[in-house]
Amino acid sequence: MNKKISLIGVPMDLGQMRRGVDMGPSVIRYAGVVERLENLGYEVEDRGDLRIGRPQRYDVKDKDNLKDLDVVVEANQKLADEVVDAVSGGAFPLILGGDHSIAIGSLAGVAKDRKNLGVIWYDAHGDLNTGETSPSGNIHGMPLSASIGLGHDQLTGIGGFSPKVKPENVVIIGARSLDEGERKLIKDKGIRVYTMHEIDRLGMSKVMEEAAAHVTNGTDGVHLSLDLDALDPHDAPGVGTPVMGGPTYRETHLAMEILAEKNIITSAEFVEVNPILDVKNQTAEAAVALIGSLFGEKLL
Ligand code: HAR
Ligand code: MN
Ligand code: MN
Ligand code: MN
Repeated sequence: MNKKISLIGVPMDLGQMRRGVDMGPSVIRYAGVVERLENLGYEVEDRGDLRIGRPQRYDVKDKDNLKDLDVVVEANQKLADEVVDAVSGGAFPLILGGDHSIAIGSLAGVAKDRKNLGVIWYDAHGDLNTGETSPSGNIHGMPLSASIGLGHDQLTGIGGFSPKVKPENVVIIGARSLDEGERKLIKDKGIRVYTMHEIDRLGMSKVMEEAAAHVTNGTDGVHLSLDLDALDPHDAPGVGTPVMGGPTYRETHLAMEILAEKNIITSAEFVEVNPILDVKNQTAEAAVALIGSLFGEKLL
């Protein structure tokens, strides 16, 4: 693994309805992410937090069933530029959210010089809505579709090119809440999805083996986008859209350990930690422990 890490905080909460997730980067730092990585021998450059604009009024559908579109777009463009800058300095970009709408900017930055990027989307949700299919108008339910080139052109156009990712290079893991339009898209585009059914049936170990093989087939890098709501809410209560019946803390550790062993991840983001909804910073601490495992931490 690249020994130089650039940490980028994105205090974004406009992609969804519950304020508070903008404090995610702060509490993940408080839970010791920098120290954790330094103890593993990494050189960490903490770039601090991006400055996120504020809308005139919250949750207004600017256009086409897209809430706070203009501010979300502006922030993601900024993030894309920041990621490009970190990558050009030879670092591994590690992005801390913020809500999941920021994956649009992360992927725009990373995909600039990885034209065949693989993506692991570890999430309770598919995040494959567009303004047309979204039941909520919340952009955090749309970053994966925007990244494969679907939806409003202000979202797909971030970074100046589209698509960022080919659907056949994507794997979704942990899904248990999909909207009608998302299901249709998964079928139409042939996106590989390991729902909770497959995780229960095959076990996390086999799922990760298969997922890793899929995202490395013909690709030139792999981005991990980890939404903390993927975890069972018992283990990660501090998220805005919890869904019962997810992989445990331990299973998710195993997933990260397998990725570390295979040494395939070239960029990552950890999103959706909301300290207002959390219990004693447990979700932020889970995020940091998972980051430790992803970067090779072992007990012995
Ligand atoms: N699918 C729903 C929507 O689009 C819920 C979005 C899920 N929220 C997230 N993303 N945290 O993973 O509104
Ligand atoms: Mn998500
Ligand atoms: Mn989610
Ligand atoms: Mn969420």
